[in-house]
Amino acid sequence: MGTALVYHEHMTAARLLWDDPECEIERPERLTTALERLQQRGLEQRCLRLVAREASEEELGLVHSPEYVALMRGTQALSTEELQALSRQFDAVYFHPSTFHCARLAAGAALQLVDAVLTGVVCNGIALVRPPGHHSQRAAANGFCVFNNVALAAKHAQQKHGLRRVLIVDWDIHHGQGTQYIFEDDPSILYFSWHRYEHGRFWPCLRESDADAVGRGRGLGFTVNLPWNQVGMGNADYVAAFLQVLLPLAFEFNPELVLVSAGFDSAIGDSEGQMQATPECFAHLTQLLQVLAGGRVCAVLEGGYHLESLSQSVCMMVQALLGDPAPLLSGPMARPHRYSSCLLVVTLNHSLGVAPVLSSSTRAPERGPSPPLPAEPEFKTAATQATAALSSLLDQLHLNPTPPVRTALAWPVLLDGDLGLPPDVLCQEGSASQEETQAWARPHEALAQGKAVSALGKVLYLLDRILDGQVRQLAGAGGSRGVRGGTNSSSRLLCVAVGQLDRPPDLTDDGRTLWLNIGGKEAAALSVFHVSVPLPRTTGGFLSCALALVLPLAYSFQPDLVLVVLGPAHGLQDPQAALLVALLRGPAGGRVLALMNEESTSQLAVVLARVLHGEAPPSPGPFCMASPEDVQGLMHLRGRLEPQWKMLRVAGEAGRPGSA
Ligand code: Q9C
Ligand code: ZN
Repeated sequence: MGTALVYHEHMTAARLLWDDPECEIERPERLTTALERLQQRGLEQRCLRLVAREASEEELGLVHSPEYVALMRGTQALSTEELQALSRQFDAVYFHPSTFHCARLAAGAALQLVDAVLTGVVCNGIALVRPPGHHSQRAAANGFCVFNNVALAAKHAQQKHGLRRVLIVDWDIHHGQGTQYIFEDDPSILYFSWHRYEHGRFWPCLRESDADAVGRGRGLGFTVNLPWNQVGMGNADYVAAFLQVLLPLAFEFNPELVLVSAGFDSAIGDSEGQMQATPECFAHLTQLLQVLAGGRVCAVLEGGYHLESLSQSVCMMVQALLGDPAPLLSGPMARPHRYSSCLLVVTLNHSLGVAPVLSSSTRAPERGPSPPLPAEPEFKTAATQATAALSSLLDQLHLNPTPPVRTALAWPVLLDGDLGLPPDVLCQEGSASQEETQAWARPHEALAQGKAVSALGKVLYLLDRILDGQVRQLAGAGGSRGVRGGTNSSSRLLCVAVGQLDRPPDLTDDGRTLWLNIGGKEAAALSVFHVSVPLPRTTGGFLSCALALVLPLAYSFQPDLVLVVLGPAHGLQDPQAALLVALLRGPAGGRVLALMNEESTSQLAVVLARVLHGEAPPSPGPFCMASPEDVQGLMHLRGRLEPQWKMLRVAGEAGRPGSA
């Protein structure tokens, strides 16, 4: 349904007119570089471009005092000396004669974005603005921020569009104390911020940035702070925080709109943040937010001072907003980064029909050979290297042109055109011929006997061949990329089997396959690669299972492909199945094969195909607490599996990065 990009080149006008090492990082090139990079990657052209308007003074009054607005209006006529003197009255702020105009455009851009999303012109979008907003308070400029763009957008969404619940996610590396103050007693706005804190030593060095600040009065519980007490947080820490802290709260809150205070000083290379998360992490974080509020996500730029890291991160976020699969996550949680960006998604009914579908829609990306990957140690130390080294590294890492999104749906009969299937989903009716099927199945003669298990066995066998083939294909085409250590044996398959399905006998604990059964008789881990959990009975139980077990396992395992099997009588409601599939797009770079049993409806097939294609899943329905038994089962499994799967670890372990 489209992604808006809101911008106005006048916002590059404000700049620092005197010497101030603290403020010089907030410069016009932040916007021009990000925009250039979006154009270079063909992303800007895929967005709906909106020219930012100025917020009116009445709109500024939604958050700011009339006296403060008047003071800011007055800056337009001040001399440089007077501007400098006024700047000193605030913490980490500079004014320029164009500041008032720029700040009104920045606020206006945020409002315009909310209007575009809430009137259905687009599904989501991003406003590229300066000055930033989240440190700005009712009557104070602070931390480069003049007006609080995101707070204004939230108030506007409520007042002009009648929204009752808005989630603000602040992933800038500084605490948005301005936003916190504005909404601290307001239960209609859930404010989540993570930030570099270092036990209060990092700017803005406030007691109220700590985790025990949770809101006041009626807003008690609607402020959530996640302070990082060490630098060096990476992809695994950020994704784990979203899965295990933010998303459970967010689903319960059930927002109608998600606003992102999208600061990219939390990315690798930024001198303010000193963190390690790579740009593609922001594609994953964005995707995780897109399962909320029907995908209505409005991002507004905050900080981000390393021009290259900022630009790459913005590109990653825009790609995700556009519905593209997120590139594989690299970093400390993971094996070395892999490069293959083959496609796709197949949803099918008759598993025996899988062969032609996969062979016709699986292909290497249509582009020239990619540059060789840097060696892993180089990657690990990237943050500490010189700017030039970092930017060339970032350039080489999976920031290729848009990966080919290919979604295929195989179904035994022709599907009705008005089921709402996106036009570019490849539809493949029917199944393989007998001969083809037998040819494919031959090496697994033993499996050809049974029914469900044998069908599954064949599919798994085929997937193996496909993964092997991909490796060969890449090696043949590119020549220089031994990205998986040169052997096929490292390709991994995550199998999420829903319903009463036994692990096929030919799967072993060799580490290539992680078998995760939802719907088993009891919570049990027969090995770290063979996990079974009962089907939770409530929405809350299902969400906990998905967010606190399945996804952390999936991200830790780093699969090349995710197979989701909906077995007979699997018991998942359609929205739950859709949510699970939407979340599982992340871990394998969008490569998901969803298999449905023959009882499934074509409605479910279409919903899954849409979600695989990048659309938002439907809401999982009213929140209902997980039962004590479900929670107990999950806790048992988490405890048992935590030593092996890093991303299950979120608490305890003093001194470990990421411990909360
Ligand atoms: N002397 C944003 O990222 N640094 N603002 C203060 C203490 C100010 C950051 C250093 C950083 C402001 C939007
Ligand atoms: Zn910041």
